[in-house]
Amino acid sequence: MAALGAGMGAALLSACGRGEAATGAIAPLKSHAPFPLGVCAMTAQMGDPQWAAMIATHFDRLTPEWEMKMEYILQPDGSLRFDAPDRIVQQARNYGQSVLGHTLIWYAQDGDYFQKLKGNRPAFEAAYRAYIRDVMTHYIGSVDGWDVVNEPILDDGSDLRDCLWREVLGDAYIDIAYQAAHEADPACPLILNDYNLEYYPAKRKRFLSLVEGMLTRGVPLHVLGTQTHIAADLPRGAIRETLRDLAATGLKIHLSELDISLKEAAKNALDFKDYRDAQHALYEEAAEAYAALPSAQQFGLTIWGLRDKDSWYNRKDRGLIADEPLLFDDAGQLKPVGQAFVKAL
Ligand code: 9MR
Repeated sequence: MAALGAGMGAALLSACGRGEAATGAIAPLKSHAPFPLGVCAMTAQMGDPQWAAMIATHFDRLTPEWEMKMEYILQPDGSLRFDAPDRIVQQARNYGQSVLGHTLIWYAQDGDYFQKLKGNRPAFEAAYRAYIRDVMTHYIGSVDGWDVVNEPILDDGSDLRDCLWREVLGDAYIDIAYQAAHEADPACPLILNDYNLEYYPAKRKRFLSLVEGMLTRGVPLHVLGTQTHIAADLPRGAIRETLRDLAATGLKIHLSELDISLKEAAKNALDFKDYRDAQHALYEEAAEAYAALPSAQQFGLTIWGLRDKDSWYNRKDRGLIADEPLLFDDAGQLKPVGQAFVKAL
């Protein structure tokens, strides 16, 4: 793929009848998956012809990596801007892909507009509902589903996380968000998404008790997202066990932000060699365990970045050591872990 010119994809090469061996082209990753295969995307990447061609060839679905979050959409005066996420939606449409909305309510993001309303609960709640309604309404028909609340549970599983939403609205902030989302777009699958569910059984238990409570209360919740940002030293079996526990709810499951860090496992040491086999085995486990779920519960699997250089682990603020957490290398070649992953799907 590295040798492809601007705008040319692997699919185009095979359409020209040139063999895989001659061109280095590979079968689209999505052709291996009987469920939607997704990847995250940012507008800053859209001008990179290799990125665009590979995204179009290999994936069914895009998740905006950050431009559909409050940090981008919500302005300090309460107005909303949609230009960047609209460009991602348009690109997806051009390539016949769908889009996942990520994310409406996140403890990590609130913004001046909501901070100023903190002392006035009725006004705060009205603005909270209006934000969800207006963003959802803008994307009716353009998204396959929404991460409505992201990362609500503390890592030790003791409680919900504290955040502005909970401070003002209490624990009900979660139910309110799902109700508002469902009112805005009754046909849209609504997702609850969290991370470290495979690392901390207590967190998983608390997550599942939240889910059970929501379902008992009749809250519209349709899909559980398990991000699966893991390091290569995660004990074997944890991904499989997590997917099994989540699937026991009967809801659909989204394996939502998969990447497997070598740098985190090596504790930032330069030498990754002790972890490569483990990373390989974990990529296989993730693919096999997801593929083993009942097909009616397979909402999709999303990889958190295309090439290693696209990963959030390799952003400037994450240190100088280059990580290799993804399926494709910096040149755009499918790595051995990528081959193992697709084979196991
Ligand atoms: O990868 C994302 C990074 O580019 C953004 O700067 C950051 C804040 O918006 O979010 C990162 O994605 C996170 C995702 O939204 C939620 N789960 C953890 C992901 C990695 O931090």
